[in-house]
Amino acid sequence: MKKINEWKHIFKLDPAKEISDEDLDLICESGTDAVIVGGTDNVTLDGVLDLLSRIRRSHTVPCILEISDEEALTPGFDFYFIPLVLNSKEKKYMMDLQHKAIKEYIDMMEYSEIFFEGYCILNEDAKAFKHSNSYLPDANDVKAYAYMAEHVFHLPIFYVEYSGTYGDPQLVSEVKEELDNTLLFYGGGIENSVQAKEMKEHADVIIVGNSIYTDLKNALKTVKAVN
Ligand code: 1GP
Repeated sequence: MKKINEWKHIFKLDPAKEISDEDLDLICESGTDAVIVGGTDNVTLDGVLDLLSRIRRSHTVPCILEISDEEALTPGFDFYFIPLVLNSKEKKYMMDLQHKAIKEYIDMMEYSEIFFEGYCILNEDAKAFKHSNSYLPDANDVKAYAYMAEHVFHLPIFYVEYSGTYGDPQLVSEVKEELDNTLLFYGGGIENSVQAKEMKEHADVIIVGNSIYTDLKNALKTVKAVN
């Protein structure tokens, strides 16, 4: 299995959305480095388990659970990603939810499987932006969060999240300049090869989510575009 710092591309599957076995096979066999199971609304344990079992049935692609709701936590994934929303106005989304979960599951936690992600959510219309009561930072704010992710919190991942809309490649490029050890993840609005290539110029890993459900053919092409 490739190490996480060698990854370039991830598909993010939403357990609240329907996907056929055929389409799921195409995603898992696309050559992507990993699939994340994660979403904001209506994430249930049943939905998570359904996707996990269907992925595991015939595929070896690394499988990650991005934890948004403790209720939907289950063993069986290769990795667990835990978001800390750096631009939330509430400490709850940066610290308290994670603290509560760690307190409860500390004896079961396998540290090598767990990655904390410093999220910076930059699309005001994204569900995650509203849900986490975030504010819209300017470019200097974002760069300062990136600096903090690496030098203050030593997080393995800084995630520039534009979920639902295509972001600003210039900003992603400036953010990358702040980071040496922390990996830069970019997600949001990638629908085709051109966009995938453009963001991958700067980000270490691009994440493709929604276009799986709206235009799978072009979503699949984003894998080759960055490899
Ligand atoms: C969402 O960053 C991911 O968390 C991907 O965004 O759904 O807009 O592709 P999209």
